[in-house]
Amino acid sequence: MILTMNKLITIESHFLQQQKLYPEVNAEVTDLLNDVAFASKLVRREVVRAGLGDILGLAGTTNVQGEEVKKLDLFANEQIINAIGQHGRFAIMGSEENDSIIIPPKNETGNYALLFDPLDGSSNIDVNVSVGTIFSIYRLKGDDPGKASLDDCLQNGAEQVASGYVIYGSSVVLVYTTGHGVHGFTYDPTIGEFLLSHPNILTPESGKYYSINEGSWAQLNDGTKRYIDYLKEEDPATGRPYSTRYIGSLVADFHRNLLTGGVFVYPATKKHKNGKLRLMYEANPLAFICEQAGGRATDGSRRILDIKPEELHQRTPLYIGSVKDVLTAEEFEKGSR
Ligand code: P6P
Repeated sequence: MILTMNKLITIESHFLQQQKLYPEVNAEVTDLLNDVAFASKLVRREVVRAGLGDILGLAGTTNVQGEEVKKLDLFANEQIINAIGQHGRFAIMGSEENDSIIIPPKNETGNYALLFDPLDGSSNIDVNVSVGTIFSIYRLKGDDPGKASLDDCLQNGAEQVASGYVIYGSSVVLVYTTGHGVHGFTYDPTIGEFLLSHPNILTPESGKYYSINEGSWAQLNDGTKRYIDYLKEEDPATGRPYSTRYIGSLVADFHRNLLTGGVFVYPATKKHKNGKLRLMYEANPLAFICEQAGGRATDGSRRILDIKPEELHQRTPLYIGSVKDVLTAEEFEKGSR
């Protein structure tokens, strides 16, 4: 009898494959990626139980064991900082949940900086909508981890060594890039492993979905309004009208559009003059993924990965997804359409 086995590739073995193929993906980077994958398993464990809040205790109360229950985004933040900090591979971290940078307690070999949003879209948890962790890894500018500073966290997105996200949805999927393609892994809770499920993701050059919060219509500039009206016109030759898909959870909207094609736009509005989304731990990591998958990511004109950061929690308008759709959106924004 010939035993035919599905080719089960764990995320750890995929990281090692990348390390063997690409010198810049060194053992330290592989360790870092394993740390992030491990931390996401700790976050997943609680996120998938969130619906049990009234049994386990809601945030700010105590659960049946009398333990204080934290808001899940704060819980996720602590899990990532503790799980990764204890391995001493990162010299410095920046988190959406922390006003200033974090120097992990034990820092032996860390030559890298980690920027992350521990649980983006966490307000959706109570209604069981997918949420996500987003991460971005940079090499320190200098060679002395002991001298790591905020400056190491404020590098252009084009300098990222690796980036990715974990979407906690109907299944839990980790998607990452080290600059050599985009690869997705689905978590199998029966064995506690992320298994390769989406090798070499390429995003369609145009899609049928657009993701914009049209509830902000009154706050949008004329270019954005004209772009939305354009997408709604009947024109089968250009695949219009597009369909609106807006979950209000960046990772969920981005992941769907990455796989099916489409565009996500969070523009500058009257309320968010520089956009709402964060450059360092939302736009940059997703832009790296998107470009590696053949897509495009700008702030409506400038390439996201070329924006020089000025501060850790800097915001940016974000136009990201299928290259043809983002280019069309940019033409409306600059008034050439
Ligand atoms: P709005 C969630 O709060 C978030 O940061 C992203 O996940 C999401 O894409 C965006 O904000 C939604 O913002 O203003 O449309 O509710």
